[in-house]
Amino acid sequence: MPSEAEIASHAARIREDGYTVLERVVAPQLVDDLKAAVERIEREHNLGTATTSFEGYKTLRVNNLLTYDEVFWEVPLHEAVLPVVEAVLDRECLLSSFCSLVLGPGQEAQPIHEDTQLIPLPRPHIPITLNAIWALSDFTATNGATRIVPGSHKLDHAPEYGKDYETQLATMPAGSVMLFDSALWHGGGANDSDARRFAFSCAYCWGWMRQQENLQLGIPRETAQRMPRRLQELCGYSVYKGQFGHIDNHDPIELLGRERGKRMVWEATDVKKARQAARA
Ligand SMILES: O=C(O)CCC(=O)C(=O)O
Repeated sequence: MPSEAEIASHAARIREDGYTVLERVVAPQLVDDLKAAVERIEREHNLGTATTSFEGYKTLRVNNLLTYDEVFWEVPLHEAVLPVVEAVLDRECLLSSFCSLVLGPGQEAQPIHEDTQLIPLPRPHIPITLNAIWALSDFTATNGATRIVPGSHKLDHAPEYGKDYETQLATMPAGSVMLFDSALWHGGGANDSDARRFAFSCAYCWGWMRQQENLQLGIPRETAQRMPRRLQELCGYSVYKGQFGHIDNHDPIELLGRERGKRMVWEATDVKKARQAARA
């Protein structure tokens, strides 16, 4: 687990440079288990590569990963990553999307983009989504290490789709995680090697935003019920500031059989006032 100082320093780097690398934070056994699980579900579900140029014709992207195997539940909750996300966003953040990024040999470089460019906010803006790229293989100059433009999250515009930009390669050993402000210009590299590059993208957003994947409808209720409470909250069974996301004044976590969720802000305000009056 990172110390408070390490968390603060990673959060500051994300704000300043747009990204940070948490080197070798994932245990080698977990890296192996995650890769094996991706390969197994690819076989069992007969999954093929993506069918659009952006997603990559030679890239295996498995969306809605949490539904396939409990081993994936460890990813959004990882103790070295989540505290840094919470330091940049807050503790009521949500999982926005989570998919595999397995670049096959011959995969061309992905166009440089930013993940929030379709959101009509004036730029630059505060970090609204953070993306964690998990390296499950060594990320090298030849197998498709993610390309980034450091500092680009501070620009007043998004990149032009399909244009070439000067980029830096996020090379890193397997078990590392690059965490970045999704407004940072980036894209997958070209895989010119003869091996697959295994990775995940695990993105988080504010609790007041719409998630990229609809996890409340996409994850069967029985699966969500078995998850640890923190993962349930991250998936959207939670309310932001006791206001956004409630169901008839109840915290949606109660739908999963949890006893008492958060109080709504209007109820909490009255409770606070009553306590203050009792003390006076
Ligand atoms: O594969 C990568 O390294 C990055 C992928 C990416 O940025 C995306 O699909 O949005």
